[in-house]
Amino acid sequence: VIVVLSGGVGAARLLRALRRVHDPAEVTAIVNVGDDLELHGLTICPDLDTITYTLAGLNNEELGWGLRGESWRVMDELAALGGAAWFRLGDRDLATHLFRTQRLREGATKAQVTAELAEHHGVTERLVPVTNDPLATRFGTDEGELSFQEYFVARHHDVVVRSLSLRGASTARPAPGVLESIATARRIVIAPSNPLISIEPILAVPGVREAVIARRGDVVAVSPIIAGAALKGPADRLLHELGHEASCVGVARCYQELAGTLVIDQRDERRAPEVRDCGLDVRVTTTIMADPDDARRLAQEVLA
Ligand code: FO1
Repeated sequence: VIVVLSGGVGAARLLRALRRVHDPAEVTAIVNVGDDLELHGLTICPDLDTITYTLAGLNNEELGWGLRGESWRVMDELAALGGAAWFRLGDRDLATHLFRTQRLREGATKAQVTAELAEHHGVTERLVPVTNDPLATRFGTDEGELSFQEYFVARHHDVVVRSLSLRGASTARPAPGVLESIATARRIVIAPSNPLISIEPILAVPGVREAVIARRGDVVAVSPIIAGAALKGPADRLLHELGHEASCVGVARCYQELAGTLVIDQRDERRAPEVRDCGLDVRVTTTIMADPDDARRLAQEVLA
């Protein structure tokens, strides 16, 4: 089994690419839940849903979240009423959150609901939230502390971040199977997701970081930073604001104790020696997954 530590879009694309070279039934994605939120009484899990929708071929490529061919009648009506419509929930997407919330109220765990949604959509990879317990990424700013989606969506990640914290991390327990799958996987892949706000919340669940470190030789990370910039989202900006270098070398330093190998993009080839100086092996390829051949090449590289 291949284990993939996963955030949202970058991880979803890598998981889709892995299908080209590996049986999806033998892939387990351990997914960040630090972005999860409660809104309108509903439990919303953006990274789990992005991965599920992408692997089901239903994702909205333009938005990078939600479903394709979506309609917005509920949000438009809510906005007309003066309700909280800043976090846009499409009409069909709402069904996912209604279903999840109902199942959680009935006593199901987040992991169980995730498996039910994946099965419904014909997704054969095993998708597991890193924990069933509450875990919330928080941003320290000059205007006070912001929740993940206040920072990301309401403020368009356009506010200087001074610190990050993970509410609930010290008491969260890994979901069933998380530690076991890390301990027994043939390969553990750290997806090209944001190291600070997608991967760190996974590692912060007690026992997970130690489990990954114990497998360091089999851990391959993919840099989400290419030529100093993130493909999507604020990874470059956050790395810089929080005192890291926004480059594949900065990513190598973040993953030094966790990963034996870092896959970097061709455009960063000249920085390979500096990554090696951090104690990681380097593989150089195209990491953007712009077309099926590039996606296959990256998948082969992470499994090599
Ligand atoms: N991102 C936005 O930029 N605006 C939105 O209105 C928005 C709604 C939304 C609804 C459901 C969902 O699963 C994701 C949604 N996202 C939205 C994306 C999401 O907040 C972030 O991209 C992730 O949390 C970052 O990984």
